[in-house]
Amino acid sequence: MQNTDISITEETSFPTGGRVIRNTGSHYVVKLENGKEITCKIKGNFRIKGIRTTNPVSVGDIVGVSAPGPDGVAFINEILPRTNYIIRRSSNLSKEAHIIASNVDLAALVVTLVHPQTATTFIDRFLATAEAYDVPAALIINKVDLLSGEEDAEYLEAFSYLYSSIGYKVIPVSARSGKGLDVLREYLRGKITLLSGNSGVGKSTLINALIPGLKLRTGDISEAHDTGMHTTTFSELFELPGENGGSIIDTPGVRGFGTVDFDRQNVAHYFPELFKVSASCRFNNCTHTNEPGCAVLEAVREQRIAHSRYNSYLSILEELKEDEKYRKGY
Ligand SMILES: Nc1nc2c(ncn2[C@@H]2O[C@H](COP(=O)(O)OP(=O)(O)OP(=O)(O)O)[C@@H](O)[C@H]2O)c(=O)[nH]1
Ligand SMILES: [Mg+2]
Ligand SMILES: [Zn+2]
Repeated sequence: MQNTDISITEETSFPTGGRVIRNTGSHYVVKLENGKEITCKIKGNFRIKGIRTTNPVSVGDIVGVSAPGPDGVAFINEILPRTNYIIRRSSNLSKEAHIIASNVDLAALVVTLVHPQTATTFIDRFLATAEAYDVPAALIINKVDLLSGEEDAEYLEAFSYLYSSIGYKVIPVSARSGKGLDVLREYLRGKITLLSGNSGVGKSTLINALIPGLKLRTGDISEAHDTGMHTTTFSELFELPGENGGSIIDTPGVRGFGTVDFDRQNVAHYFPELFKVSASCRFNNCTHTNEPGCAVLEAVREQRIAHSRYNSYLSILEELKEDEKYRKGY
């Protein structure tokens, strides 16, 4: 964990600005332009139009900061316009959304094929959200040291191919053995990267492996449920070593990835391979569920589009239908 003892000297002239690097729920830590860190609370009403969020300010935000009071705590009084952000709801019907991070160059989802196994619907919802919010996305497959034998190797190969053929960067690594970390380091260079994923996939362990000396708390996997223990409880941005190493945001593990503000007509746009094929559908308002002449259904039958991806598409459509019913009150 980074040093939280913050001393503000006369060198800092307020008001000033900086980037939010930690969000504990009760307060924020802002790294000021001069490199100093300051504890802040928020003043004022910051909201994204039309969306209720649990956190008006998120890690990655560039903010304006007023002078600290006698207790050393300053106030965030302005959020500069975000270049982008990644947002989720904890469950389908939950009304409140949570901004995971803002102003990032890359949204990387850490997934594992075993201990625990990440569900493809979860992966696809994350990727679709990144598409919807215009954030480049990548998959980091962690714990490849746990894979052995031909069958596992084939599974890894097939999984990687599924997503890389759609156009996503896929990087297999092991935070434990160090395998793939050089490739990952190179890919992250110069970028602000958000790390998201289920609890227990090794996000914090990976960051520890990338930043010598950092000792983020990591947790065991529950034997009973084969899931993580929700060890990380708040989001934090860390600088990666080396010149222009970039920075990386650790986040608490999430169970589900409820989409925010998706329009049923647009869901196919967020599945690039599906969208590409949909140009050949007979009807231009095709929902790709049961229409005659649907090119997407044909591609699924011919396995040019993976069943798992198509199922994820359907699951989001279904969720939006439920949502509409719920809002209409029946
Ligand atoms: N075998 C193996 N175990 C790993 C690897 N990376 C992490 N682990 C283990 O997985 C467990 C969970 O790791 P964490 O880093 O706490 O996972 P996390 O994603 O940060 O979890 P939350 O903070 O709960 O979201 C720990 O027991 C780690 O030692 C890896 O590459 N290989
Ligand atoms: Mg963690
Ligand atoms: Zn269609």
